Amino acid sequence: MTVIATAGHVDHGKSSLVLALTGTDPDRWAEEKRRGMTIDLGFAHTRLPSGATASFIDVPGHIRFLRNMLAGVGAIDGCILVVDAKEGWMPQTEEHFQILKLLGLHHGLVALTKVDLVDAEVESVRRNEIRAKLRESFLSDAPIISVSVVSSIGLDEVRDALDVLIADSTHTNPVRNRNRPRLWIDRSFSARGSGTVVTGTLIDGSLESNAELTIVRTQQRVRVREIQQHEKSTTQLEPGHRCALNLAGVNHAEIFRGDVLVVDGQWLQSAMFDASLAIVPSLQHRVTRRGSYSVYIGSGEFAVKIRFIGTRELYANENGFVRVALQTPIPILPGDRFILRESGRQETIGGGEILDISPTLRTSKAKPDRSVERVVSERQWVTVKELELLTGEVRQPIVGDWLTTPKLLDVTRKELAIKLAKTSDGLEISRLKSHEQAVLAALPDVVIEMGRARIKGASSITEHPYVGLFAKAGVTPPDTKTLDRNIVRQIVQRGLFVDIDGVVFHISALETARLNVQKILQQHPNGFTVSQFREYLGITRKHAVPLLEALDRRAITKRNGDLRVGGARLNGEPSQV
Ligand SMILES: Nc1nc2c(ncn2[C@@H]2O[C@H](COP(=O)(O)OP(=O)(O)OP(=O)(O)O)[C@@H](O)[C@H]2O)c(=O)[nH]1
Ligand SMILES: [Mg+2]
Repeated sequence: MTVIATAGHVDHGKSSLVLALTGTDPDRWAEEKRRGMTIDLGFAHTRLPSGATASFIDVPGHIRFLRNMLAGVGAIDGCILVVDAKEGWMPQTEEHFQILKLLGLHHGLVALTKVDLVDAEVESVRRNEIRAKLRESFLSDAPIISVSVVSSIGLDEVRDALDVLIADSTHTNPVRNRNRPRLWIDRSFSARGSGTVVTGTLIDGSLESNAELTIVRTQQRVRVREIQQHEKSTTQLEPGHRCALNLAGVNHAEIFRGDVLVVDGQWLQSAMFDASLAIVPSLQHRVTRRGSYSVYIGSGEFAVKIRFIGTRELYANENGFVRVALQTPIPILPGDRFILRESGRQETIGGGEILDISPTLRTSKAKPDRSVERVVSERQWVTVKELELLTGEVRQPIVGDWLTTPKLLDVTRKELAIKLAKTSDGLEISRLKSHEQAVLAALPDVVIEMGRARIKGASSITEHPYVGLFAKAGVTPPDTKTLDRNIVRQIVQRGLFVDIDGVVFHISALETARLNVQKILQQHPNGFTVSQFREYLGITRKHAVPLLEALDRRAITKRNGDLRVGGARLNGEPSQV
C-alpha cells in the first residue's frame, strides 16, 4: 500500500499537512493559491522513516468540489482524516468519512490539526468527540494525532503512524495482481518536449514501457512511451502505485479524468451492473429509482439510471441491492466500489460494492452476490476465460474449457448419450453447441470420425444398409423418395453415393457406366445418343440421363450436339472416376 488520500472539511488543514510532510504544495493552481482553498486534486509524495514511499492525494474539502474529491479516492489504500481542533467535526468531515467507509477502506489515521490554536481542554473534548464518531468504523482504533504545522507538532508522529499503516495494510490487504492492468486517469496534460502525459493509480496488473493500451471510452490505441514513478523513469511498474505515463498516439485534450486505460481484450466492458447499496445515515428522505443519479467509480463520474432489487425504496442507514445502468460501457469487476450521488440535489446518497457486471436475470429475480458459483449457475455454461472477465476469478474447467453446475453436466451427458444411441450414423459435431462438443469429447467410448461422433463399436454410416442396397442396384438404383433422406445425404457427403439432380447412384455405378461407354464407342466411334446408351445398358431414360450427366461432369464423356464422345478421362484409372 502506498497511496493515501486526505479527507475532511474545508480549511481544516489538509493541504498544509501534506506540504509539511512532503515539502510539496499540493495546491497547484493560481486560483487555489489566490483563494487559499483546494479546488482540484493535489499530488505529492515523501519517503517515510522506514524508507517506504507514501504517495498523497490531497482532496478539496469544500462541498462544491466534492466531485473532485470523489475522483481522488477511487483507488486509494489509506486515508488521513483531518479535523480542525478549533472547529471540530463538520459536515464535510462527516461526508468524506461516510464516503471512505462506503469505499470499503480499511486503513487510516486521524490528524487533529491546528492544535496550536486550542488549549488542552478543547483538544481533549475534540478527541472524545472524534472517537465517538469513529465508533464501529474502520477508523475505530485509528490513532488520533495532534498536529500543528505552525508549531511543528506531531509531524514525526504522523510519519511513524504512516509507516505502521503501510506495513499493516501491505500485510492484511496485499495488492491484487490479476495480470490485467487498469489505470483510471486523474490528470492529463501536455509536457513540454514529451507530449501527452496522464497520471493515475495503477491497479490490477503491472505495466511495462512500450505497452499497447486502449482508451476505453474512445477505443483509441496508445503506446506507453515512458513510465514515471515519483518523477523517476522506470521500465516496469507494479500495481498499487501512482504513475505518470507519457503516451504516444493521443493528444492530451482527447483523454480526460475518468478515462480508463486497459489492454485490449482483457476486460469486459459493461454498461450495467448489480451492486450492494448502503444509504448514508444522514439522508433526510427516501431513495427511489426516480431522480437523476451519478455513480463514481475509479476516477470517473457516470450518469446512471437505477432500479432497486427486491424493494422499491430505501431509507437512511438501510442496505439493499441496486441495478445500475450506465450510458457507456466501462471496465469493471465485482469487488469494485462506487459512490452514488443525486446529481440534482448534489447529495451523496450512498455507495456499495459491485457484485455482478453482466446480470442475466430480471431485477425481480436477481439475487446478486460475489459468488462465482451463482454466475456459473445463472449462465449455465461459461468458459474459463468468460468467467475471468465476469468475475476476475480463474477457475479450473469441469469439461473442455467450460464450467457448469455438476447437475447440468450430468443432464447434458445423458442427453448426448441418448442422441448417440438413437442415430445409426452418428452425430454431426458441427451442429452441436460448443459446450456440447466438449461434453461429447469427454464421453467414454465415443469415436469422432470425419466430423461425426458415434459410439465405439456401433456401425458407421459407411456400413449403413443403404450402401449395400445401392451398390447391388448398380445403374438402376431405387428411388430415394421412400428412403431416409438424411441418411442418404450423409452417405453422399461421405462420397459413397453420387446425387445427380435427385437421382442417387452408388459410386460403383459410374465405373460400370464408364466401362460400358468404352464398349459403345468401339461400335460407334463418332459418338452415341442417349437412346443408344439406354438400350445398351438396358435402362430407362430416368437413369440414363443423369448417369451421362455424371460422366460428362467427370470428363469421361463429352457432349457433341446430340451425341456423346469420349472425354479426357475416358480411360482414366477407376480412382479418377
Ligand atoms: N494555526 C494554524 N493554522 C493552520 C494549520 N494548518 C493549516 N492552517 C491554516 O488553515 C488554513 C487552511 O489550511 P489548508 O491546508 O489550505 O486547509 P485545507 O483543508 O487544505 O482546505 P481545503 O483544501 O480548501 O479544504 C490556512 O490558512 C492554513 O495556513 C495549523 O496547524 N495551525
Ligand atoms: Mg486543501
